[in-house]
Amino acid sequence: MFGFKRKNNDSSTQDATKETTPKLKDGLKRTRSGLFGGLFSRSKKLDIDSATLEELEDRLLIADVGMHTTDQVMTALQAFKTTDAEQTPQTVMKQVLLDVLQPVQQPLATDTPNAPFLILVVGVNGVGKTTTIGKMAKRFQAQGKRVMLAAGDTFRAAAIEQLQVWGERNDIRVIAQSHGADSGAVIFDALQSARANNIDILIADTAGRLHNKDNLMEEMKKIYRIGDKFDSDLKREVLLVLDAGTGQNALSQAKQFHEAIGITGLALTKLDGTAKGGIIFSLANELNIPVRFIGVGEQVDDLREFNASDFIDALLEVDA
Ligand SMILES: Nc1nc2c(ncn2[C@@H]2O[C@H](COP(=O)(O)OP(=O)(O)OP(=O)(O)O)[C@@H](O)[C@H]2O)c(=O)[nH]1
Ligand SMILES: [Mg+2]
Repeated sequence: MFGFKRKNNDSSTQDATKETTPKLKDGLKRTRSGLFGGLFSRSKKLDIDSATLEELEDRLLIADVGMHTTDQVMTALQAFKTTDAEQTPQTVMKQVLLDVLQPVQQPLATDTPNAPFLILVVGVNGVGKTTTIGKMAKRFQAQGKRVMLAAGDTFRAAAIEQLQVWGERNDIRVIAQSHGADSGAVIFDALQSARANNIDILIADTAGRLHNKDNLMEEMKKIYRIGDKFDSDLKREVLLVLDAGTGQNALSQAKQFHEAIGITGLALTKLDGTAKGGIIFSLANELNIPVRFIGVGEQVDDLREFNASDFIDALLEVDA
């Protein structure tokens, strides 16, 4: 029903990232102004008296940056000497923050001789799973990958349709069964179909579920094991989608999903709508799980591959 187009425009990915940099700055506006607004500007660099330091400490904690990183920033700034011409408070902060985020900058590698590569997308209700799937699919397609989707959220009535509409619009095949069908069975079916059709990447949606409900986590484990049943050598990503706006709660979601099924990557969405974007530092510190993607808007190209240095530059960008 749908053709699979292989597009060879890999080289455009790099350029697209550069073009959307203003978008990243724009997307992080709330977190940035919550953290540094009024503390320093283009004309006035951060003036490190003790009152400013105290204010900055409070703001880092409010933005959910976490104790650990906050302490490190404070220590570095206290040691900062204004006589060092090479350094500014911003460069000092950037180094501390980069040390935290660099280790989790690990782009998702999907190439495998044993295709399809499965991306199992999980998370609590409404965090942006289905939207992120759409954005990722389009992104992979633009890189010349053959992509298929599995409508594994059989619980919410409109979920299957939401994915199908999306697939039709982008010429991407969606494997679905009826509402209420067994989610694992849908994904198993889709894996078979993907292998038969030489698909590179199969992305499976799952129903939103609360991390603290044992029965839902048990069901998640069953869905996870479907991959092993299909092929014990299946290469896969278990991608947990987190809404940055939920702050500390995102951290407990991540811990519990990780304990239940083992998360291999994170997508942090809705950074554009929150001042709590600092949660990425807590996540990196406490869990050390790769951050694959960040979402800074609802449009298809608002999903960006996570780059620690770009992210920190956008945060530290001095407002005009
Ligand atoms: N502003 C903004 N909105 C986003 C982002 N990602 C997702 N959304 C919005 O979040 C809402 C929920 O997105 P869905 O993709 O349906 O979330 P879901 O996790 O699949 O939800 P359930 O299937 O109900 O659990 C939609 O209105 C999306 O447009 C983002 O990065 N920024
Ligand atoms: Mg959904």
